[in-house]
Amino acid sequence: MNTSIEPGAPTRLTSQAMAFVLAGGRGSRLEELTDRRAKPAVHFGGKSRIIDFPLSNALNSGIRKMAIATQYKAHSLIRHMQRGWGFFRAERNEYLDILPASQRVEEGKWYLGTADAVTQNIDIVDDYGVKYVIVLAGDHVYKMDYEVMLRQHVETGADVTVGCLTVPRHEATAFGVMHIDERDRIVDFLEKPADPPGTPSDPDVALASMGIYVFDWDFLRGLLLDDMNDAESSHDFGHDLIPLLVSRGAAYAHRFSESCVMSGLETSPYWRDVGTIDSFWQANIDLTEFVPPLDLYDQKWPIWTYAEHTPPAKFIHDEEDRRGQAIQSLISGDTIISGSDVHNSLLFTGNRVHSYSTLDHVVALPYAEVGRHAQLSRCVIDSRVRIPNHLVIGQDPEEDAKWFRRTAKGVTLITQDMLDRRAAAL
Ligand code: ADQ
Ligand code: ADP
Repeated sequence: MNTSIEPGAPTRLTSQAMAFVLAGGRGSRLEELTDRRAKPAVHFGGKSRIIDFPLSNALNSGIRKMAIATQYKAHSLIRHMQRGWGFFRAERNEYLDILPASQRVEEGKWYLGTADAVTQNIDIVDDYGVKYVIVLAGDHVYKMDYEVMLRQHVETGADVTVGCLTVPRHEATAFGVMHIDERDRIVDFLEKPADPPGTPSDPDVALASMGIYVFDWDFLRGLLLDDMNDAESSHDFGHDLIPLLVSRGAAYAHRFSESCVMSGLETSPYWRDVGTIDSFWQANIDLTEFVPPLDLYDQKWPIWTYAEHTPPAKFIHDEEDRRGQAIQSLISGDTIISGSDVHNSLLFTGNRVHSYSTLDHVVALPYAEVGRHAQLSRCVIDSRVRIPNHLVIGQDPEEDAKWFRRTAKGVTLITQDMLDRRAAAL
């Protein structure tokens, strides 16, 4: 395979491709964090939302045509897209369309499965006039140059090319799991198996689908029209179309680890599903490490987002001269830390932390406020939550679990509804 790819070169295959981003799922394992917003709209990394990662990848890869299918609790997501991703210009042949379900084909008809989300918008994809479609999940955090994947797709002549990576075998129950031959042709594909098979070289890991697929549009279009008339199908890529194409023998795997090396993007491949409170908390806290596994400061591969115009973060002494400080932490704009200590934490935009409080391994989403004398450890604070004075989290697991959602790994999720219920009961 030709490995030399010049960023932004006009010969890039991405100039003939569109990204179709699936952003309709809830992500129910994120519990109350996705009560009011879809998983792709969940905040990540201090300034961004999860969907910014696949969209930035597409943009940085050279793709200028994108469609985003939304369904579940799409308000936050659509607002974010309108505010932050409105710079595509039709006069430059650039398009970004937000495609809510039940708006087009038939009134009241939701997207049945992920494939149906594309089928219901076939005419829009037709209008884009592209040769290739990259189907992306809107809910993963990673950096990837899709040009490398497109090249492999074109060189093998595959019906579909599926992005894949190895995950611990016990985690693979949440994924499509595949076997491949020596030419990376997929010979077996199981969607979310109860007992995932390991790889031949290492039984403790499984080769999992990243839920990203490259197709020639003509081919996918025909496939979707057939699928639409198939009464047995649930109209889903992972359940129906990928297994079908694997059985026909021309589905290939694109390995994320090799992709990263070839694009020169990342030395150690980073991809996270952040699908649970634990993994969401961990991936955000990881960013506070001395050398984090995900580099958000890489100017060659910026993560675009909607960023509010905010005043700088501010750290101040309180009236008793207690120092307000944050160590080993990421603190976004418009945050004020006054007379309190913040350690190994990530505070999004607009937070307030009042005197005599201690935050340790805390992820606080935008516009949260922490009252006085609070001691918070290992928690996720939802956006706009007002933490009352003297709240203690992380010292008495039973007490925490009584009012809040405490995970098996000892992370506590705090939402305003939970605090209101607690306040009413006490
Ligand atoms: P899941 O992640 O479980 O598995 P799914 O729930 O279908 O698959 O979500 C895939 C993407 O589509 C998500 O971004 C979600 O937001 C979105 N989505 C879900 N339902 C939708 C709908 N009706 N309309 C529009 N968008 C929708 C898939 C594959 C697995 C693979 C994993 C990788 O099926 O094989 O391993 O992704 O995470
Ligand atoms: P985000 O953190 O995703 O930017 P918000 O915290 O503003 O968004 O709220 C998330 C979603 O929930 C938005 O769609 C918002 O309109 C909605 N929302 C916020 N507060 C309430 C509420 N009290 N009742 C109903 N919906 C709400």
